[in-house]
Amino acid sequence: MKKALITGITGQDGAYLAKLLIEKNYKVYGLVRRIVNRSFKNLEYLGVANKVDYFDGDLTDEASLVNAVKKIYPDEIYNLGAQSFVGTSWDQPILTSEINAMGTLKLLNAVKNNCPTAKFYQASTSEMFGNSNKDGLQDEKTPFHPRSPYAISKLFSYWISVNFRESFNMFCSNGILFNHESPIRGLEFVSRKITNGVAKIKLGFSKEIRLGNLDSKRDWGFAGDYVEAMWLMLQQKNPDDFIISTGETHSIKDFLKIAFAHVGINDWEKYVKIDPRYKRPAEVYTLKGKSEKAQKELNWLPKVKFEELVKMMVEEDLKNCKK
Ligand code: NAP
Ligand code: G4F
Repeated sequence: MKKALITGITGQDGAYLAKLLIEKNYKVYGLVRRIVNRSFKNLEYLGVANKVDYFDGDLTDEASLVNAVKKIYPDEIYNLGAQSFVGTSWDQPILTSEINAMGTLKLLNAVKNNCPTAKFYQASTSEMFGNSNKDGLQDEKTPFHPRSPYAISKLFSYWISVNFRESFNMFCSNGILFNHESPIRGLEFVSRKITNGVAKIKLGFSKEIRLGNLDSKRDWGFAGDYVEAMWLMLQQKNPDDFIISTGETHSIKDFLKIAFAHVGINDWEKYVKIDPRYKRPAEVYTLKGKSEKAQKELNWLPKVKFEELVKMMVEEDLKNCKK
């Protein structure tokens, strides 16, 4: 039985990945940090909370990472743990870098010194492109131009993973994933903020949604499809870096229109207020990824389309709000 260690297992992707690996008969270990209100609700939602072995640890604490990799001696490591909210990264740039950048380095060091044959997946991001090639498609060769402390911290992790691959011959692969969402997406991200807000408005619990820039565009896919690509990357003979995306881009306005229309509201503008607090000091305007390499080499394709994703999220939030 293969053993996998997932950092960030309590987050959106961690839960979907744990479910996938358990279905593939892996023994799954999850690194969880010690906080007052630990939540396993994403893993519970997917029915796998009690099928995972948990290890106390924190990406900022190298000793806990060494302890975990030594004791588990995993075949595969998925480094998904992060301060993943771009907006917060301007308020807490040092913490963001400690977790996302130094955390990855600490974990890679722990792997190199204690289980160097483990295959390592690094959760890299389309945010690293910033506004590079914003009128075209971003692919593995598009130059990076990060626009937030979050993106900069992730760029460090991207390169340090490449460097460990080139320096120490370790199996390190970067998945450069474009935005992916689901019914268990964090409530602060725009997709879930909208679907949760729409459900509350429809059921009479709220009157408006307050948002920032409605014109930015994202290439949104479904998290369940994207974790499959992570796994596929570690099943290859050689490590490499891959773009994972749908190839379509939609604005926040498109998202709002579909989400409100799904509950029978067509004049969505009446319910949306622009609030400068949600505007970013430096915006990434358009992301649209070309995942041809993953399609060809990993035989990976996204299954859930944009409209289906929005409706799935609204439906789940209607159920949540009724409860
Ligand atoms: P998420 O829901 O925000 O989950 C983040 C996870 O990281 C949580 O489990 C969190 O644990 C954990 N974490 C935070 N600080 C930590 C620390 N100091 N030590 C250990 N774990 C820590 O994020 P996600 O959407 O699943 O994304 C997964 C990864 O992919 C992240 O690295 C993100 O940056 C990257 N990514 C995401 C997307 C996307 O669209 N979702 C796209 C590209 C890349 P707690 O429960 O304790 O907070
Ligand atoms: O949903 P968002 O916060 O996602 P963002 O910034 O694209 O980051 C997400 O995707 C990245 C991959 O590209 C990941 F690496 C990262 O970890 C995270 O998962 O914002 C999307 C867009 C932005 O342009 C933002 O300015 O929506 C715009 N927006 C407008 N009003 C808002 C709001 N975003 C949020 N969160 N809240 C608003 O009220």
